[in-house]
Formats: sequence, C-alpha cells, structure tokens
Amino acid sequence: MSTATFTVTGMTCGHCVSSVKEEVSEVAGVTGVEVDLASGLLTVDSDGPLDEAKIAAAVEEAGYALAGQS
Ligand SMILES: [Cu+2]
Repeated sequence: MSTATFTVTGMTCGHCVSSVKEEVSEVAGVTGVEVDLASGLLTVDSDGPLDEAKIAAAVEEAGYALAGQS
C-alpha cells in the first residue's frame, strides 16, 4: 500500500470535493481518497504504484485540473 499527494486546482466547494473523490475512487488500484478543499490537496491511497496520468484523467473528468504531485 502506498500514499501519494497531489494538488488539485479549481475546487470551490464541498460538491467539487465530492466529484473529485468519486472520480478518483474509480481509478484502478485506488483504495482511499481524501481531499482538502482549503489547500487543494488530494491524498490517494493505493494497493500498488499509482499511474499519475490516470489520476490526472480522473480529476479532469470531474472538471478540475491536477497541478502536480506534491
Ligand atoms: Cu463546487
């Protein structure tokens, strides 16, 4: 199990947080997702190495942008 932290831009409210959580949760291997609205931090737990491109795609699917891994 590993944990990676990313920065997401564009989230403004709790609904945004829910959308990001929902999409990122669907990425293969992801076992847990936490989003902090104030800081824009996205914390992803996974049971194997994470494909950052897939996380970025999921965040974009929700309507936001991945600013990078932190
Ligand atoms: Cu919102």
